[in-house]
Amino acid sequence: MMTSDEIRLARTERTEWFLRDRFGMFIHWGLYAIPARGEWVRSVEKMDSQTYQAYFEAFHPERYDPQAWAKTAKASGMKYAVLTAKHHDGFCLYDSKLTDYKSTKTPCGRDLVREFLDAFRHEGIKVGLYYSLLDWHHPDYPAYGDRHHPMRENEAYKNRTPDFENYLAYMHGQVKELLTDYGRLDLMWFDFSYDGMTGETWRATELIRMIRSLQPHVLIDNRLDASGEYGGSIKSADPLEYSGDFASPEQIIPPAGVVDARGCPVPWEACITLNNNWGYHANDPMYKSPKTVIRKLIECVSKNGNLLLNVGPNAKGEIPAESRRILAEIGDWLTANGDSIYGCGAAPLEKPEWGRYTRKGNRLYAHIFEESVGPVNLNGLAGVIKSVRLLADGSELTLVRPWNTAEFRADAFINFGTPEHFSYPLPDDRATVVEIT
Ligand code: H79
Repeated sequence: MMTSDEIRLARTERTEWFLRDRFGMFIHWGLYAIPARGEWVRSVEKMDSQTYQAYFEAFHPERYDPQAWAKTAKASGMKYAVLTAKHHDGFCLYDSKLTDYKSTKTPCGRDLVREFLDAFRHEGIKVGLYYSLLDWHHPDYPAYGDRHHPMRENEAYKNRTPDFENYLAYMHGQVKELLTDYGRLDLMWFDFSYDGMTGETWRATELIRMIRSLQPHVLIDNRLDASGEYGGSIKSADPLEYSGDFASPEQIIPPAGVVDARGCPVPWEACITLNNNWGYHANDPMYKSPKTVIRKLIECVSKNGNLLLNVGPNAKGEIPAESRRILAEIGDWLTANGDSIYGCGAAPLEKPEWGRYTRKGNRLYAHIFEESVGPVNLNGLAGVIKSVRLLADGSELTLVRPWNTAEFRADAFINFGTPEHFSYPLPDDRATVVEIT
């Protein structure tokens, strides 16, 4: 038995790299790339097994090139990546000995997880695997009456008596395979608990102890007892062994970061889609702009959080071109401004009206989003600033004291213009970063 102090200390040690790296790639890929209507297609359309089996028999992603994915991730400034080894549909992207429902038994014939791990490790990107606790394929996973299961209203399933212990043995066995046969993993991402299927329902303590005995360093999310909110027992004053190393808010950025019942910061990672789907969707044009994603990454870091940004490769195995275009621009911004993201966290200052602050040691980064009329006001920083420079090119910026601001004696003002003309377009309209020491 570990005490809650030991649990918290181990979490602090394990999450050190994670809090530094800040930006990762989530990859949702599986059979559902073929229907191309998102990863929930089997549940949403209540497809039976035979209907979905057609995708298993057709799965042949000829252009799967994990080295290309890894290069994309690297050029985007992403430091870690998490691939769906098994999503809710139960299809395994790896050569599990415990099932034939796997990529190696499709026309594809490849162990997609192993190739992913090799390619991303080669680029120096940390690797994680997503594993769904739900399983819509396994006969011993309860179907009838489960509000998310594809067969939830199917009469033939009504009288079945699934042996849930058998499913748990399968699930634990598969996790063990991943942690035994695939080298060092940096992160395991379980998804998700709901409607009382939570915590010890999954034999969570036993699962965690098995994982930690194999790979003590591996990070584990909080969804063995939480879903997509930013809660769960990770926020209690006395976390459990299975409470997780980080909270995993889904499709939302917590307004004030995440703290536990004692008021101590809890590591967290917002997972966010690029359009409105995780799995590939051929008809979802609602992509976020690079500018939006850049600002949301800044927002996460300004609240001590990470961003896990999703891509959904298509049935050929390619990351969609629009996703690649957005990622390239994020990478461009990070090449110039990464010092204000990696290794950074919240600054002990109120959120300024023009944008956000991040901080690393005694360096403060002002991320300016809003065009200003006149110089930009650094509230309360007069007299404590040694130097103010544009992060992107290292050029010095001037501090001014406008003639008409006598009442703001505590404030410093950055001038992007000339001594005569204080109003000027910002150098970078996505986010202009100023390094203040
Ligand atoms: O793997 C991704 C999602 O498939 C999974 N978690 C992320 C990381 C997930 N997202 N939402 N949920 C699980 C909870 C279920 C949400 C639902 Fe729905 C709302 C199921 C039915 C209504 C969203 C909308 C999915 C189908 C329609």
